[in-house]
Amino acid sequence: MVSTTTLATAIAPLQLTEQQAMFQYLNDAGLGLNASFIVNIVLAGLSIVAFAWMTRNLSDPRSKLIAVATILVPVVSISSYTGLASGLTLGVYENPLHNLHIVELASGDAGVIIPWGRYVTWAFSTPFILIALGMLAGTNITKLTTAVTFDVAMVLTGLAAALITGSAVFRLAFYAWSTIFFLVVVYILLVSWPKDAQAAGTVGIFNTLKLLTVIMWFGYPIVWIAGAEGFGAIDPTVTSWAYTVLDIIAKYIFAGLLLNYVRKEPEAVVSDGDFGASLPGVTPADD
Ligand code: RET
Repeated sequence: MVSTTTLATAIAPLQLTEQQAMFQYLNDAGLGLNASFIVNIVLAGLSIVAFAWMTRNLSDPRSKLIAVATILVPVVSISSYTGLASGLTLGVYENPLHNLHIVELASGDAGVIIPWGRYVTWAFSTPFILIALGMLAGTNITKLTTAVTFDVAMVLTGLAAALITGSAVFRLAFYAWSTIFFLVVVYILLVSWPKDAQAAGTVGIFNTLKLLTVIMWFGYPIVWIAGAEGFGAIDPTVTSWAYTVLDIIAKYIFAGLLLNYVRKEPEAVVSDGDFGASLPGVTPADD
């Protein structure tokens, strides 16, 4: 007679973990959800190569820092979207706001697919976007820190909103906090930094990038509330493609426009040789 323990051990390898089952689901879903991640990986890779090429002749430390911050946007994206495509950074969760788009994975786990790794990307990519923009505007460290910290708070509270399974009210409360933090960033972009950019002589390019950024960034909370994380009006695949379209404009097109301006090293973005030196008056060696 076969004991229950032996039987359990014998069938155990057949049991998929949630992550294995998620990977299987992503592959089986064909040109759906996973394709929206892979498009981002490919575009981020191409952007890194193109941007490195565009900025290869920069010599000024200040314009180099703007370039580094901008290139880090696709660097963060390629890493984070690889995490999503591998099945590592997404899971199935209950959403107290709706019970639509439920999938059952081969592991037996069921719920709505939440790609929480997306928030990991945002937590790093959006600060780099703001650092590049703030430096282009020639703002000061206080305003730059304010923008970046409110931006990170926006992403982390957005993540909390996406992962709360127990309470619709708390899910929406975190959405509200995130939106308030977002509006602080929008205020800095629309009201504060244009004045700095005017003084710095970068107001033309700054205003173009500011509008592109504010318009695209408003798309994210709209997709969230309509999408699988919010009320489920659109399913996870459409939600993910919507984020991908926003990403293409807010990251790759944004970064291309900015670097195309910076690579010519106009007077408005260059600084003295000792810019950012850790000892005053010392000009660090070029690299
Ligand atoms: C969330 C949901 C909660 C409310 C708000 C949001 C805003 C997200 C934004 C994301 C921007 C992302 C970008 C990524 C580039 O890699 C978190 C969706 C306000 C503005 C530009």
